[in-house]
Amino acid sequence: AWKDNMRDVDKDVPAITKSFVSHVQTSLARQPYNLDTLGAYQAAALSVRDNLLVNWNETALQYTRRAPKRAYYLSLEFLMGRTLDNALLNLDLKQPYAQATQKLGFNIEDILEKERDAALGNGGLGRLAACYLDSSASQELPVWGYGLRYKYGIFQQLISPEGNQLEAPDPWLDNQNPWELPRLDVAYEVRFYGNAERVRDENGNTTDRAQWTGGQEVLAVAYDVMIPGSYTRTTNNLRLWESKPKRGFDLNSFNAGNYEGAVESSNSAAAITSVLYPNDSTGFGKELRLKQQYFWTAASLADILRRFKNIGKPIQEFPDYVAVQLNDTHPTLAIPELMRILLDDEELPWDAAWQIVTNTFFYTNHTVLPEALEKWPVPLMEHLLPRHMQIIYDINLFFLQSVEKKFPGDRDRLGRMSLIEEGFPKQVRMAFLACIGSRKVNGVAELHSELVKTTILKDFVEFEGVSKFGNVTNGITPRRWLDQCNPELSALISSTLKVDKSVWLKDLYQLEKLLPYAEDAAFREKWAAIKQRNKERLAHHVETTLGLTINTHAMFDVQIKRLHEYKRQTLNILGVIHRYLTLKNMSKEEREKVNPRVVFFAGKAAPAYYIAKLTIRLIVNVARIINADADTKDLLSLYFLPDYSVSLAEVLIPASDISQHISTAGTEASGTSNMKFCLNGGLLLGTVDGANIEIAEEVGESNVFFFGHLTPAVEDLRYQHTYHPVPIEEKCPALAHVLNQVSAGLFGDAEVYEPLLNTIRQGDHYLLSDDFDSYIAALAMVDEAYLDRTEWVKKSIRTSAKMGKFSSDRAINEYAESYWNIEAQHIS
Ligand code: 26W
Repeated sequence: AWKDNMRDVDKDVPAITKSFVSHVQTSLARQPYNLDTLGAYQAAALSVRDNLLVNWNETALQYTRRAPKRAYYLSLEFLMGRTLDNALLNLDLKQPYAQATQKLGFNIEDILEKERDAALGNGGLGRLAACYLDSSASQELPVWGYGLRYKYGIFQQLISPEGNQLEAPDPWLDNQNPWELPRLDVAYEVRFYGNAERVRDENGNTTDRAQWTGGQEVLAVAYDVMIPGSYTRTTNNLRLWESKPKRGFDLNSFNAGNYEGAVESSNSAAAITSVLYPNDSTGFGKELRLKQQYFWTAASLADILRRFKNIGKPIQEFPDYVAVQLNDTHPTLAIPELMRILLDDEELPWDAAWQIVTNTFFYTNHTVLPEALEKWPVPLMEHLLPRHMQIIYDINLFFLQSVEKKFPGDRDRLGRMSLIEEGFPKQVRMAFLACIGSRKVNGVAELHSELVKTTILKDFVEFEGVSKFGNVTNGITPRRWLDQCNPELSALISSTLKVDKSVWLKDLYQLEKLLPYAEDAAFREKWAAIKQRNKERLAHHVETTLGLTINTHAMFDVQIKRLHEYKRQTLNILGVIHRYLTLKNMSKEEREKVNPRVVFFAGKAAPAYYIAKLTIRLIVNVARIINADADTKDLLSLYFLPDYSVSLAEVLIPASDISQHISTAGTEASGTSNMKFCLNGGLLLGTVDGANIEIAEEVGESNVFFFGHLTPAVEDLRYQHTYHPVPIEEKCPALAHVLNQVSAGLFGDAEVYEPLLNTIRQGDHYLLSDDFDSYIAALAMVDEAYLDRTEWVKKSIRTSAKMGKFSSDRAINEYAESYWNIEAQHIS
C-alpha cells in the first residue's frame, strides 16, 4: 500500500538519469563527461532532494489544512550523520539511483562516501534526537525538530604522534549543503541584555507584567532540513536557526567614524550559532552558551506561536495544538520565555499563563551525574535576560509558597527545592525549573527513570505526585542501524522471514521470527559469513584510511563512545594490559590455545577534559607497544580509531563480535550503541546499568556477559573509598600489578600517566578497583564462549531477534500516545 503513496517519486532509471544530468549542467554548471565523484554526489543529492521537496511541501500543506495537534522536539544537538543513503533507502530509490549512476560511470557506494557527516551533536543525546526524527516521519507523526545551524559541528579529532588528542574545526558547510533550504523569509528578532521594567497598575503597585527594552537585538533566520519517513510520503521538517546581525552595521557609529565598532555588532551576532559546544556533561557558565540557548528557544517559540495563531484559536487552547519536548535542560528557558510572551505580550493573568505553560512542555532527563546538571549563575542571567530572571523569581516564589502550604515549616525542604541555589554566586537550577514547568518528566531507561525519582527529583515526586514522572526507554532507528549499515544482514532477514523489509523495518518485533533459525545450521552459516564480511569491510576501511593491517580471524571487541571517566574506558585499557601481561607469561603451548582478539576504541574527549585525554594517550601508547610485540601480536592487538563519527560507527558496529558498555552501575542513563551492536548480532559485555538491563531482559541473561557491582552497592563502596580506604595492593592485586607496570614505564612516559592512575589509587570514584576482578572474569567467559562458535552464533541470532523493543518507532509512539497526545497523519 505504501507504494501508492509514493506516486510523486520518480523511480524509473531514464528519468533519474535525466534529472541527474540536468543538475550537473544547470545546478553545478559542469559537464557530465568530466565529472568527479564529489560532483556526482552533489548532483545525486540535488536530484533526490527534488523528490523530497515535493513530499515535504505536501506534508506541510496537509498539516496546515488539517491543523492537528503537533509536537516539537527542541534539541541543541542533532547528530544526523550522512543523508543521501538514508534518503535513498527511505524512499526506496537506492536501486534505480545505483543503476542510473552506474550507467554514467559511477559506483553508488563511492558516491555515498563523498558526503560529509552533519555532526551537530556530541554523542548519545544528539544521535537520539536524529533517530527520533526518523521514527516520527516513518510513523507519520506531525513532529518537527528545532535546533541551531552551527557553522562548525563537533571538532575533528586528530591524534598526535605522542598519542595526544588534537582538535581541528569541522567546517562541514564548506562544500555546500544540499539537504537544507534557506528560509530567508522566516526570521525573528531576539533580544539580549537591556532593562526589564515592571508595569504598574492604576494604584501604582507592581504587576506580574513588565516591559523589556534596550539591549542588543539579533536576527534568527530559518534553515529547513527535510526529514523523509521510511516507506511513506510523510516528510517532516527540522528547522535550524542561524544568527545574523539585525542591521549590517550601526549607522550612528558609522557616521561617527567608528568603523570597527559598527562592524563589531555584526560579528557578535554571527558568533551565536558559530560553534557547537563540545562538552557533554560539564561546562556551563559560558555567556555564549546561554546566548545560544535563549536565541534558539526564543526563535522556536515565536515560530510555533505564529503557526498556532494561524489556526485562529484562543490562546487558552495552545496546549491542545502544541506539545514541546525539552531534550534535557538545554531548552529550559522556553518555560520563562513562554511565560513572558503570555504575560507581557498576550496580557494574560499569571495563573492562566502558568496553566498553559505547564500543559505544553515535557522534559526528558538524560543524566543524573551531579556535574552534568545545568546551573546558570544568577548575575549572568540578570545581565543577559533581565526579564526572564524576574519571571524565574516569580515562579520560584509561587512555587515555594505552595510547597510551604503542603509541608508547613519544613525549611530544609524549601532550601532543597528552591529554583535558586544559595552560594557565591547564586545559581538557577535548570532541572528543577524544567520539572515544575512541565506536564510530565521522563528518564530514558527503567533504572535511570527510577534514579531520577529517588535522587535528583525525589522532593518533587513527594510534592507533585509520582504520576508526573515516567520512563520512555530509548530506541534506535533500524533503518540506519540495520538496513543502511548492514545491507547483507537486512537482505538475509527479508529472505528468511519472506517479507519485504518495508514491513519488518517498521515492525521490528517481527525479528522474533528469526529465533527458530538459531537451530538451523545453514542459516547460522549465512549469519556468520555476513559477520565475517563486515569484519573484512572494517579491516579494509582501516587499511585504506590508516594503513594498518588487521587480523580478521580474531574476535572483534569494540568500545566506542565519548571518553568519560564514568564510561570507564580506563577499565578496558587496563584489562587489555592485564591480558597482554598474562600472554607474555604464557608458554608457547599455552598461547596456542588462546583465541586471538582485536580491541577497538574510538571516541572524542571534551577538549578541556584532562583525564579523558590522558586515557586516549594511554590507549594509543599501549597499542604502539603491544602491536609491535612479536610474542603476542597475533593473539592481541589494539587500535584507537581517530575521529569517531556516525559514519564510522556504521562500519564498526556491524563488524563487532562483542562490545563493551561498562559504566559504573547507576551512571549511564541508557546508552544507545548497546542496542545498535545487539541489533547487528554483536554480543554485549556490560555492567548492570542503563538499557543493558532491559536488553538482558529481552535476550535472556544467558546471552549477555554481565559483571560488576550493582547500583545499590555503589554509594557504600564510595563511602569506603573515602573513609576507610584499603590499599589497592590488598584489595585488588591484579589491578595493582597493572598500574605498577604503567607507572614503571612499560608504555613509555612513566610520569605522564600518574594523574590518571591516581584517580584509581585515591578515591576511585568510579570503582575500578571494586569491579576489576569480575571484569577480568567476564572477559574470560567471553573467551570461553567464543571457542564454541556454534553456540556463539546462536547467541548472536537470538540477541538480534529480540531487539524489537529497541526500535525508536516504539519509543516515539510512547511519547506520541502517553505524553504529547498527537495522532498519525497519513499524507495522501
Ligand atoms: C554541557 C552540558 C551537557 C550536559 C549533559 C551537555 C550534554 C549533556 C547530555 C545529557 C549528555 C548525553 O548525551 N547523555 C546521554 O544521553 C543518551 C540519550 O538518552 C543516553 O543514552 C546516555 O546514557 C546519556 O549519557
